[in-house]
Amino acid sequence: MTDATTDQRTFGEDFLWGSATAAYQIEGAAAEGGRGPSIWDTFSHTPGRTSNGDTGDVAVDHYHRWREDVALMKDLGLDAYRFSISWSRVQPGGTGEFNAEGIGFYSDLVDGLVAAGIKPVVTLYHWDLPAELEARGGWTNRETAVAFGEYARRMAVELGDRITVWTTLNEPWCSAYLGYASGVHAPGRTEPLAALQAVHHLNLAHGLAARAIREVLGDEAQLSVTLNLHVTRPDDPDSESDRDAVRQIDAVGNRAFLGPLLEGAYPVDLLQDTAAITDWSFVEDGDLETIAQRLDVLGVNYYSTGRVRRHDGTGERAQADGHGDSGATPWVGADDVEFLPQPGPHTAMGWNIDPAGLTELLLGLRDSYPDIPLMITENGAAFEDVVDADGRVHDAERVSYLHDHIDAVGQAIDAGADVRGYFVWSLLDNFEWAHGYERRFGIIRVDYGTQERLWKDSARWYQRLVAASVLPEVTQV
Ligand code: IFM
Repeated sequence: MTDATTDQRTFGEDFLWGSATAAYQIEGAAAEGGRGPSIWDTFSHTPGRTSNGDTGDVAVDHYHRWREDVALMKDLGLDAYRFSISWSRVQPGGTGEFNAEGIGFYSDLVDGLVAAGIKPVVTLYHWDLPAELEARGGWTNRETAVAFGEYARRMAVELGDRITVWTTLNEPWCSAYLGYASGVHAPGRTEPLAALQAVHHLNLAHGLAARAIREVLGDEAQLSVTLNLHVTRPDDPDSESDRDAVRQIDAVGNRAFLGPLLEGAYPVDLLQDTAAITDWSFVEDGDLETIAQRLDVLGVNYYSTGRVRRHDGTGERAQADGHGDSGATPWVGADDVEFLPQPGPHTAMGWNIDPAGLTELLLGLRDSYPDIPLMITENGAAFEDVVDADGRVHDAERVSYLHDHIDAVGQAIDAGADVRGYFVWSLLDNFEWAHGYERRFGIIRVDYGTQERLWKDSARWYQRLVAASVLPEVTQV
């Protein structure tokens, strides 16, 4: 909608404005409070896995500074805050004993948020699997999904109705394919079969967790899962073979999750594309029914788009998919698909800036799943921020990125997409996985030497947006 007096885009009164973070990226205190090691501790401490050997040992010290961070959120005027629970902080081994001190940390954080008038949106799994579970096969082992269901049950008991939305998994695509196929993320394995097993066991884990949370909290509990869905376009729209390359990426990247979660089945073409790797016999009777639990909202993370073509089998295959160059592809079953470099502008991640892709994605979801409300659970950008002589970060590129993407969400809403909220990634600069601290996504800058928090212009701009639910001009900072 448009404000008649200012001609600016407006969002409904109930639209949730938030920001997002994840445990390993911000908490630090890796060996404090009874926390056990996760696969990201192991991975980041393995030489050569992260830029500069960076780890999340200290991160932005949110474990000790959470009160200050909640105060920042309150100043920003946020309606909601999306954070994740470190499984190994609350249950160090992933099975067995729970850790009261770890649970207490999240319980206090949730109380602090509620007291500040901020709705807690929790993610139960943002990639930091307890290391003991990886030693038993990690996500290739069905028992990991069972353990996740029990961990979710306990969190529902402990945090109960204080949580506004329960998100089971964040971006299972990354956990499965970056963790087990290309190996650029923890646990760093490069086994296509393992990646497909992980896909299924993550889907199963979602279903078991959703069921357990509903058993504890009843139908009132709002359940969600967050997917990073890929908007991929054919290099030559007139080429049937390039269009088929898009279909393959859609199958392995998107419908491997959307299918079982929302339609109760794996896509037939995915099974065909991956037939040389597996017959999917790890999908057991009853699994699909378990996975397809009713969802109250689907979380959508969006950053950029991709362009593909069929590789003709000669020469090197381009793989500019923006997901790290380990030599191994995350695109299991799509070995003859090439990802081509995208035209700019690009963010510091090398990702192209394409807000129209977000509108396209949301409208596609509206068409395929008209009954499921959507929430943008992550969107944002890393840029080479500098602190200017006036002591401020004038991050005009980030303001412009956010403006154009939020406008793209508005366009989708105008066209009938049921989008209920938007969470900027990220509240704070933080540990950007394999890139370590070299990439800054925060609207609030963190000085990693002093842990001082500094509002960037984008934070001021976002504060203005949240206050009135009206999209400010990029110059209004
Ligand atoms: O930092 C990550 C986040 O953990 C998951 N989604 C993408 C972000 C930017 O890479």
